[in-house]
Amino acid sequence: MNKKIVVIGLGITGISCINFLFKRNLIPYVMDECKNPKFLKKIPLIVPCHLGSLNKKWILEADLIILSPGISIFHPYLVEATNKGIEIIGDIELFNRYNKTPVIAITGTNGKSTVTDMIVKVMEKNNFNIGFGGNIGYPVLDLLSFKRDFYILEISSFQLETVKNLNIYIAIILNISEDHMDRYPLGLEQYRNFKLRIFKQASICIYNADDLLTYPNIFHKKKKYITFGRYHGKYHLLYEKQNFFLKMDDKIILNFNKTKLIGIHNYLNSLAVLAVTDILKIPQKKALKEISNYINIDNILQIIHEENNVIWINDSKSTNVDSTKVALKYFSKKKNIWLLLGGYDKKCKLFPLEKYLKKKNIYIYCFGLAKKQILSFCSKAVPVDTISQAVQQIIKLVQPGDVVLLSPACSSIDQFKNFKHRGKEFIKIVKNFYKN
Ligand code: UMA
Repeated sequence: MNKKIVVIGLGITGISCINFLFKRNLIPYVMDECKNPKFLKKIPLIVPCHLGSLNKKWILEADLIILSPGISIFHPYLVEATNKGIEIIGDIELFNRYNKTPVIAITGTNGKSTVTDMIVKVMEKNNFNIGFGGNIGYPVLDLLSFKRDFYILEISSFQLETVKNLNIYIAIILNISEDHMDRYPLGLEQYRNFKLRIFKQASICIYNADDLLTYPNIFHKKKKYITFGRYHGKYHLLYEKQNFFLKMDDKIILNFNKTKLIGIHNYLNSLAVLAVTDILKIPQKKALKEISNYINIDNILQIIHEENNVIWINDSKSTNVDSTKVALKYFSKKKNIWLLLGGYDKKCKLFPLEKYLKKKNIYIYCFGLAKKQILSFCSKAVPVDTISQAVQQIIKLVQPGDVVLLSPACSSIDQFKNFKHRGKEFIKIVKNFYKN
């Protein structure tokens, strides 16, 4: 085959694409806008490599372009390529073309990593041979090397941009709210339309009955639809006598107050998980046991330090307004909340946080590119240059009963490599201050 294949982006996705093609004796042309991408050394010398910009000539001469999720399909060169009839796909589409194993796929603005992780844990405990990956941090093509019964994939809107046909057994959309508006100039509806692609070829679609944006645009007779939600849906919550319960149809099957799950958002996540495990016929008793014992993945409401009755929380994975609202609601009973807010706002509106930040017991320290936007609606926020400066000031002011919360509502890329790096640095800073 003499097809000219171009791989754009040399992050973990790009490298997995190159390896996948290499195994099939295909040598792609590769490029990255960074002059010295992190994984450069992993690229075999024989591969033609263009660095520092996108190579328009290579792009417009390609037969097939494999695009990494970090690069928008609306880049002018790629729009030109599409208009020329050049096929542009991503690793998920390529995976789909080779995959024969049933897929359970999860998307949504918030909670998708948690739900992916919960499903993985319940299935593994119940002896399913599974592989998991996608936006959660493991490129999907790498999964194909092992024989599995199921793949559990977290899929982002970026990844869905380049999906054409995706054969999915069970697809879930957890929720949709404003995020990545820098990537979607036409707004929320454009973002939503990419998310909805997950349902296109799914046999079973699970959506949030209380979030209209997650509803499929078209309901097909041949597909099965299952709902969950805070108030409505086959699986929903009931709040009674200061306890949250899990109700399936009209039956109460779990008291959340007797579980390790923290926060209503996690109760909701567990409803979607149970919808899946019921389809897989995992006995509910066994599934509920795993769900009840579930502990958050790192960087989500993660307790990193407790001293003098002050708790320090790393919620670095909170990169949009809704996830920060969840964190503020969760700690609303605390004496004072010291909130570290900011980063790169992705052209999203942060002012929906205003009414939460107004409360007297919330002290805000803002940083990063979003500092100006935050100060425009929250004059009490204290501007700082770095998270370290904020911690240095807060540590002198906290009182027993307080919580210090890094829940930035923004992406990290203006000051850090990614949200994990931001979380790690925060932990390091806090530990160092307490040591000294
Ligand atoms: N690059 C360019 N031009 C650009 C953007 C990036 O040349 O405009 C280059 C960079 O210089 C870098 C490479 O592309 O060398 C990075 O590629 P990438 O940004 O696609 O990142 P990967 O390392 O391949 O990781 C991607 C996902 N990243 C993004 O979607 C931004 C990872 O999701 C995912 O875990 C991984 O594939 C495996 O599937 C991260 C993410 O931030 C966690 N996702 C967003 C989110 O959750 O909000 C959607």
